[in-house]
Amino acid sequence: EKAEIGLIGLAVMGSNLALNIAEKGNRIAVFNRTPEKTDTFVVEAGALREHIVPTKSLEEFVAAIRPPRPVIIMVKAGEPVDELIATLRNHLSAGDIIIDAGNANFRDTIRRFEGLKDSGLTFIGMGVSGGEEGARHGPSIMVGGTEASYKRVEKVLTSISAKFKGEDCCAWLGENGAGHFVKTIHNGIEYADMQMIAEIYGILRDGLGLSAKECSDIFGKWNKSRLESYLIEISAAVLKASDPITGKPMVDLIVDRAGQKGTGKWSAIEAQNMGVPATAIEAAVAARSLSSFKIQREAAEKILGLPGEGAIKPASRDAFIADLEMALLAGKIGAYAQGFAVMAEASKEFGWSLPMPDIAKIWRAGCIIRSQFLDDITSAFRAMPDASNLIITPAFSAMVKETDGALRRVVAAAVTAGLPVPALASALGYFDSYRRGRGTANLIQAQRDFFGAHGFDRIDGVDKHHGPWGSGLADF
Ligand code: NBP
Repeated sequence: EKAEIGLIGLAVMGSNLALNIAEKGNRIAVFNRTPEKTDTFVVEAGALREHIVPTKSLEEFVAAIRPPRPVIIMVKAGEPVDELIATLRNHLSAGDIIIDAGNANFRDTIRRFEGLKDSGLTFIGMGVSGGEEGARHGPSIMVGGTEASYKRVEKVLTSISAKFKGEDCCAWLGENGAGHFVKTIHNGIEYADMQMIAEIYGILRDGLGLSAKECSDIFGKWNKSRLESYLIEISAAVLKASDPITGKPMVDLIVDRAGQKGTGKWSAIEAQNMGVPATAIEAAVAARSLSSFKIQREAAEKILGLPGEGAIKPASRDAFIADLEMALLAGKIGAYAQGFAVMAEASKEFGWSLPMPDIAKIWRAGCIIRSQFLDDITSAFRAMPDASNLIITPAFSAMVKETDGALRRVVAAAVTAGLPVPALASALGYFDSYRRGRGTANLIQAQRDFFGAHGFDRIDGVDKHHGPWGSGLADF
């Protein structure tokens, strides 16, 4: 019996995805460049072995799959993907589908999609979120490619995806790079979400002097309310854990230097390319970069000292902690509004028709940013699919009005205490700028006209587009 699908690359992500596919009763052929890994994989598969066809050559692999053959590749992103595609071109036949499930840059995906067009092969760029655990038990799956090629794999993909109240967290989002683009923005939002949680943790730890255990209790409580989400849940769990060697809280022993693989940065770059503000995502990427300057930060602390008042002494600690919860919710709204605005613009620019309610829908389970909150976003976009921004939808404008006071108080308290809150503050700045009908760019336009004769529009419609600046600064 032929396999329904094939998979190449049996490292962490590929092997877990293959086991998930097999577990749902889909027959799958597997191949790995280093054959020993295939042997180990088959042993680890246990009872699922009956659905797996292990192969040791690409000829054998290709022959084992039912045409038109869908082949998932889950190898190291970048050069290895191009090498593998070049090799597969010699083995696959017209109609076969190569599915890149790694973390590709969507621009590479578009290039690969176009590059395969005249070969008769089709290409799918598939964003898979949820890490190792998601791959094994149900990831969120974001598919880009032709709709016809998606139809060929839809059954297998929906069988393995996460489910939210019975609905599949898997969808076809558009042509070529749509899936990998949406995955990139997912990761950008993830960066902002994580950074804002870390900023709130900083206020609790350094502003209120709470222990890791006390912070854990607060996050644990929030996870039962409107902030319910995977990231709050794991933050509570992480803050509770003790180091088995010293018995101290584990987080207190971890160096404050965050790694990054690039998808957050890609989100910020693409947002900037399109002229869409994604300040919370940008702040989160910058905060990770700043965190890596550990030696410089320690040296600067000696030279400049810590700023502000240090501690926060609120009149009511309970009321302030309630404010922190609402501030985090407000900040989150800002970050998601920005991420969705970036996708809306990209949809126009790349001709994708990205379905906003469906994107929020497939992020509700399986992925790292999964949360109750995303269900609210799904409803908001379903009610108003053409909303220019999430924060003007009826549900979210009400939420902004309800929570932005808390965000303002928390940012003010943190700034006074000298505690850095770049992502939360940027979300607040975004709300304050976005909701203000008359801003201050009139002065910028005047400056531009002064030094560069760039001209400006007048509010009264008078057809005169340059200022009476004269020849210089003689009057001063
Ligand atoms: P790695 O990124 O560590 O890649 C290892 C795999 O690539 C091995 O199977 C290796 O074969 C194969 N490979 C390489 Br390297 N070069 C190859 C080539 N030229 N031809 C064929 N195979 C080649 O694996 P991973 O950590 O499982 O990640 C896979 C993908 O998933 C990456 O794109 C990664 O960014 C992404 N990822 C996603 C998430 C998520 O949450 N979605 C999490 C982690 C990773 P070998 O055994 O012969 O060396």
